[in-house]
Amino acid sequence: MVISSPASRGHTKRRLLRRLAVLTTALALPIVALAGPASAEQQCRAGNGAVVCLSIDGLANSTYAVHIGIDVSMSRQDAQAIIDAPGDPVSARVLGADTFDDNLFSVPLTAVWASAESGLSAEFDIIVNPFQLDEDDAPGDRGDEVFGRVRFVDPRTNTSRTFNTPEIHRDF
Ligand SMILES: [Ca+2]
Ligand SMILES: [Ca+2]
Repeated sequence: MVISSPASRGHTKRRLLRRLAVLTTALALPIVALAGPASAEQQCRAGNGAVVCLSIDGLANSTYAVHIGIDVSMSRQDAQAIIDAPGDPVSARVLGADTFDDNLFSVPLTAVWASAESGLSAEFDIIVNPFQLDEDDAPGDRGDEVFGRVRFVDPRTNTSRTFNTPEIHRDF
């Protein structure tokens, strides 16, 4: 009669987990290479009472996921009062940096929330085609300089502030 002790069962389980880890690593490597951190870039700026970030990730179907995030410093109570007021307190767009900045496209609001740690936080997301980011398309000048701009309106005072992300430089 063979009696399997808890110790030997534990050993088998550990071995299985180890084999699974090896398998997962082997499978994950080509995926990482394809998804490529080289095609993803995030730029953040802190100042004037906010942290604002722009990230652009190349997707497999040659489109780009554009994400803008912002934290505006204030109390959770103020942030909640602003969120509860009618209308969206924040809006975002992507511009091309030039003598006169190109207005490329707006980025829809996907989340807004209040917290004690970060004040008023918002996220904006859109998937675009490369030509939408190709703000310098003259022959011989393929480099593009794009940045995000968030406009914040306090509905209680009807005052607004704008925050620009740093530029991302890429040839779209
Ligand atoms: Ca430019
Ligand atoms: Ca270009």
